[in-house]
Formats: sequence, structure tokens, C-alpha cells
Amino acid sequence: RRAEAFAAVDLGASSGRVMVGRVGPDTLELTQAHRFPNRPVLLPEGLRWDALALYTGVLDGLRAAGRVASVGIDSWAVDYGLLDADGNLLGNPVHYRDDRTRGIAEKVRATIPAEELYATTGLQHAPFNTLYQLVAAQGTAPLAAARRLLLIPDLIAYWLTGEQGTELTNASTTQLIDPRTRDWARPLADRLGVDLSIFPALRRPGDPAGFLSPAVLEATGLTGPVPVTTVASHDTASAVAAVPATNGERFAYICTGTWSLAGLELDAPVLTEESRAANFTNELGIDGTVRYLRNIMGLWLLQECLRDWGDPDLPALLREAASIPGPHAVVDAAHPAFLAPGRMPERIAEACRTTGQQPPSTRAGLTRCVLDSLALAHRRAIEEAQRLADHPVDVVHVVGGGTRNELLCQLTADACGLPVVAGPAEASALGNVLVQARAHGFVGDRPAARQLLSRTQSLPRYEPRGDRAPWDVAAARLAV
Ligand code: ADP
Ligand code: LRH
Repeated sequence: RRAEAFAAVDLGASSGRVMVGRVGPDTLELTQAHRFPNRPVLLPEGLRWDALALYTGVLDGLRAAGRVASVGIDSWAVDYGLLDADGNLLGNPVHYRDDRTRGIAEKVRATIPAEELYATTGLQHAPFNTLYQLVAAQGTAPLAAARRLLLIPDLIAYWLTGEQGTELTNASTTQLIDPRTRDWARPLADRLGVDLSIFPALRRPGDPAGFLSPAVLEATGLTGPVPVTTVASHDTASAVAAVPATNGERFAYICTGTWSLAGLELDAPVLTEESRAANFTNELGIDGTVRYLRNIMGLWLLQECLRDWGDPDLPALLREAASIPGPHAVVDAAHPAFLAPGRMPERIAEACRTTGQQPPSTRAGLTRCVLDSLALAHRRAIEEAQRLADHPVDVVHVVGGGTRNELLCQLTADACGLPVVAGPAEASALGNVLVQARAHGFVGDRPAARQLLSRTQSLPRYEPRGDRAPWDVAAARLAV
């Protein structure tokens, strides 16, 4: 068959993009139709997503994309919009970095102990899990008026098609799904007073999700019918679907962007007490897989430093950072203390002092501290995941925007003592495209899709340098 074009709407925490993927038997080409910033807004009521600006970006992108066989949508996890009885959006979706969930996890644990929560949902303990957001919202006017809750990609799909659903991989980040049954954890929701009937029916990657509405066709200049296909709508699930592992390879992955999500693709969840204590999450992937991973603060740390410094030239800063020998000062890059925005250089310096380390005195030094800290957190997550899941690996696939940071890739290889294969940078968009292409018969199963990726994408390889002793020393400085 000849190649066909698919549009991937991929909304990340720092930018949204509409990409066009052309897929054929030996073809996988991705081009950017439109990229737009995703700028959260701090209102008096709290930190909010600008859902209308994102939707406008999506429409502009679809117009620029032109004729495609289908459209798929993925975005960051856990957040949602509420609809009233008429299907209208109730307020601006709350940002997962908003502090409304402070103290809520403790409240939830008074009803359901942490051990039981983990054994039932397999989810990491993160303050922003949808469950905690919903408990925090209990008794508020928007939730009382809401008849529907749509996760962000499902909200965009609803606006494009008029049809509603809840996509499973993203639903698995709500802390309301049982990863063994891959269905709602109903008794748990009942005990916490969370009404699951607010969620529309579950859909799975590959399921049809309606057609662009006449109004959307007119706004984008497209000619219908244009189907929307359900993809792995959690951006990290789409990114893992696009890890270019070759057949039989024993691999770990790191999805690097605003976050670093580091872990393994497994056949079954790991729900042990040890896994809970290590704060690994069991989110769902395509084809019945489990994404067993740890959330690490990621390049958010660097983004926030750059913002504080008035956005200096990144390539120059990275060149300077690369010339500094390391690792010296490091911080715990998985620590939730770094979740909120603001004052990042100072907060990192404080964290250095708290662990008895001299904070770097220059911007390049602080940049190096962030990247060394990320490399160390990557190594720790990958080592612990292998042990907790009894699943050894020989190679680390790094995907996402962070692969454009060569220093981060090299430091990750050095710290892990394993080769790093870097790319694709637009993994979420490619995973989105590949799931659509598969649903429409243009690509085979998961191994075939991965073979296609490894044949067609440019994938630089980083061999580990030096010995790991300095990394052990740096890690010891963080051990409590
Ligand atoms: P998200 O999907 O979370 O919005 P991306 O996958 O787009 O994030 O990755 C964004 C990150 O990629 C930025 O924070 C930046 O650190 C990094 N990045 C992007 N381009 C470059 C580049 N040319 N050099 C170094 N880093 C880059
Ligand atoms: C990355 C991501 C991650 C979630 C976070 C809220 O974009 O989806 O997997 O934990 O956002």
C-alpha cells in the first residue's frame, strides 16, 4: 500500500503541536504543521490551563496540516475539564501544579490506607493525581454543577467531534483505575465519594472517536469526512509506543520533556509494598502493557531557571555547562519540592545547602547541577525499576524533546553505565501517528511499528564514558 498521512495533536506542558505523519511500508516521516506555546495563567483563583488558546492552536494546526486520513489527540495526564448539563465547559481546567491538593492525600489516606490505595490502583503518590484533585474539589460550585468530566485530550476530541469518551491509558493516571482489570476501581471511588458516572465510557487506543464536526471542517478548511481515532491519549503512553526498540532488545526508557518519566514496559503491574515505598507508578500502555516508571522533575528544572534568568541563549549555556567537570553539587531531581513554579535557581541552591553541598555560583554551573541531578535520578529510577520488577536491561532508550540536549543524553549514559539510544524527539506525536496508522491498516503490530521506527528515524547512540565512581559519590551525598 502507498503511504497515508495522519495528523497528531500533541499537547505538552510547555508547547502544543500538530504534526503530520506519513506512514507506508518503509516510510515514517513526521513534519510539523504548527507549534504553539502552552502558557498557563495564574488567576486570583489559582493556576489554570488556557484551554481555549490550546483549542485555537489545534484548529490552526489542522488547517495547516491539510488533507489527512485521520486525527489523533494526546496530552499531558491527570487534568480535566468539567461540562454542565448542556455540554458547556465550566471554568478553566485547573493546572496540576496548582496547590489546591495540599493536604488532600492525607485526608484520602484517613479513609483508604496508602498500602491499599497502591495495591488497588498501582499509582504513584503524586499530589496531582486526578483522585486527589476530585476530592479537593468536593463541595465546590463547578463540581456540583458538573454532569461530565473529560480528561484534556478527551475534551479536545469532544470539541472537535461532539462525541465523548474516556481514553484508557490517560484514565490510568487518575488513580481510579485498577491496572489488573483495566477498568474503574469502583469500590474505592465509592468509599471516597467520587462519582464515576461523571466519566463517559472508556475507549481504547485504536477505537473510533467520531468525525470532525461540520463547524470544525469549516473552521479548518478541510473536506469531510475526517475521522478522529482514539490513540494512547496520555502523551507518555504515546511516547513509549514510539520507543524504537528492536526485536528482543532488553530496554529501559526515559521520556524527557518537561518531565522525565523513567522506567520499563511490562506485561503486568508491580504492586508490592517495596514498589510503593519506592514510588513507582503502574500506568497503562498500548496492547495491555504496563508503564512501570518513576516521575522525575525533568527539564522543568532548567525551564524554570531559564525563565528566572530572563531566557538566556540555551545552546551557549549548554556548551559552557559541558566544559565543567562533574558531577559536583547534585539535588534530588525526583523531589516533589520542585513541583511548583517560581524561584527555581534559589530553590536548587537551598537544596544543595540542605545536603551540605556548596551551590554552584554561575548559571552554567547551576545548569550543570540540574543535568547531573537528572542523570543521577535517571540512573536511580532505572536501577530500582530493574530490581523491583526483576527485569534486567542492556540499553536505555531516551525519547522526547530532551534528546535535543546532547549533554543530558551523554550524562545519562555515563551515570547509568549503559548505552543510550537517543530519539525520536517527537516520540509522543510518532506514537500517536503509529496507533492511528495501525487502526487504519497501514502498519502492523507493536514490534512492527518499532522496527519501522528504528529503520527510519535518526537515532544517535551515546556510550557510557569513564567510571561510575564519581556518580556513586554524588549519589551518596543525597542519601539520607
Ligand atoms: P513537553 O512535551 O513536556 O512540552 P518537549 O518534549 O517538547 O516537552 O521537550 C521540551 C524540552 O526539550 C525543553 O524544556 C528543552 O529543555 C528541551 N529542548 C528542546 N529543544 C532543545 C534544544 N535545541 N537544545 C536543548 N534542549 C532542547
Ligand atoms: C508528561 C505527563 C506525565 C504526567 C504529567 C502530569 O507530560 O503526562 O506522564 O505524570 O505529565
